[in-house]
Amino acid sequence: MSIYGEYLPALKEVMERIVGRIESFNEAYQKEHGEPLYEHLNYRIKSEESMLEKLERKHLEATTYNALVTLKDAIGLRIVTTFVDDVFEVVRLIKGLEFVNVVEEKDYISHAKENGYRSYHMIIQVTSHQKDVLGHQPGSFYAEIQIRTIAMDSWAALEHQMSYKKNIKNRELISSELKRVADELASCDLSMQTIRDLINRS
Ligand code: 0O2
Repeated sequence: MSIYGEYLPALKEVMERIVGRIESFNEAYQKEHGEPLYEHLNYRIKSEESMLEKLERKHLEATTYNALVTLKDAIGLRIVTTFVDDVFEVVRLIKGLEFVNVVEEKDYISHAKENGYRSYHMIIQVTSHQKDVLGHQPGSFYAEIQIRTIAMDSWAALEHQMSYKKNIKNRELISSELKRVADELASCDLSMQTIRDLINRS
């Protein structure tokens, strides 16, 4: 039996509904502005293996309730934009969705993590006509959305590689280089945004 119990089809349906709406935002934005709102969008239901690993890491019992309610990232979306301002436009559009309630926000762009990580995170609660793990119907399901620029995304992928390696040599040096590069990328993101604004205003 899956850690998601009987709720896997509901999770998939909820994820596809959010993805569908975000893709429509992109189409509408492209029509209006002649350029896309975001560069790409990835989404997934967290694999059984990753969910079990995370439950263990957080010292939580491997139950469907903990996988769907205590942890709130069984559904995950990542939206990657070219420009910083578009991150906040995506956030604004998601907040406006009628079936979405934002339950947590972390703005690691305005306040980067100490290691240099930048990204905007939202945990949303999505209403669904399907029954949820608490027995409510219509029910609700959680999803985690990460929104960041291409530069922030490539940095996060590189940093993630390091955090996966156990006996890495020079960890301190690599961490300080990563921090330096994160700050440089943040500065480039701001310059890119400024140049874009100048082009749009001229
Ligand atoms: P996984 O397996 O990637 O999903 P908290 O416990 O509340 O302090 P939490 O719940 O991890 O923190 O939430 P947060 O900070 O919003 O992070 C959610 C996810 O963002 C993480 O998932 C990572 O995928 C990513 N993330 C957060 N911080 C970093 C970072 O410093 N570097 C990179 N590369 N990614 C980061 P999990 O929970 O780690 O697990």
